[in-house]
Amino acid sequence: MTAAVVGMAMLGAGALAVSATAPGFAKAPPKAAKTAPKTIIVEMKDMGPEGAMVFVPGFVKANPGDTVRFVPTSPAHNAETIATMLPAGVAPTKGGMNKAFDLVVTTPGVYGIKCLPHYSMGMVALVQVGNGPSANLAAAKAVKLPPFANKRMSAYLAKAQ
Ligand SMILES: [Cu+2]
Repeated sequence: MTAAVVGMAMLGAGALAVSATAPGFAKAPPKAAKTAPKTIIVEMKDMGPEGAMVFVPGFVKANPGDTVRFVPTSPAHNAETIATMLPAGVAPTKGGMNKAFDLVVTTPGVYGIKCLPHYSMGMVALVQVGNGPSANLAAAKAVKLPPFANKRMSAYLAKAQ
């Protein structure tokens, strides 16, 4: 009971802080209300529709608040962000070998992902957060990747907005 009351009070304070810094937020019409956050699964695989050492799917779209979960379907992979291909203000993060990696996305834009052991073999993925236009899309397209990574990433970037 007490905890619930405290929780409500904190929620109230948070809402107040948001409205104080972003006046437009409270005026958003009901249909613009955020949908429930979802979890999007990306498999890390030795073989997929696009060839060997691949994220499946390699290009995903998410909404702010969603979680993109990279799962180690095949062994000896990891998922981590490509530091030069992230929206401004987003810190690089990294999953361990053979571990699921949850990328919780809050900032709109494109997020480059790689598997460290197979980066040079083209094991990359791209996450677009929000409906675009992505503020960092042009910058992401200008990043130089190893040739096989570049080939797949270029195709994903062509789908992104
Ligand atoms: Cu890999």
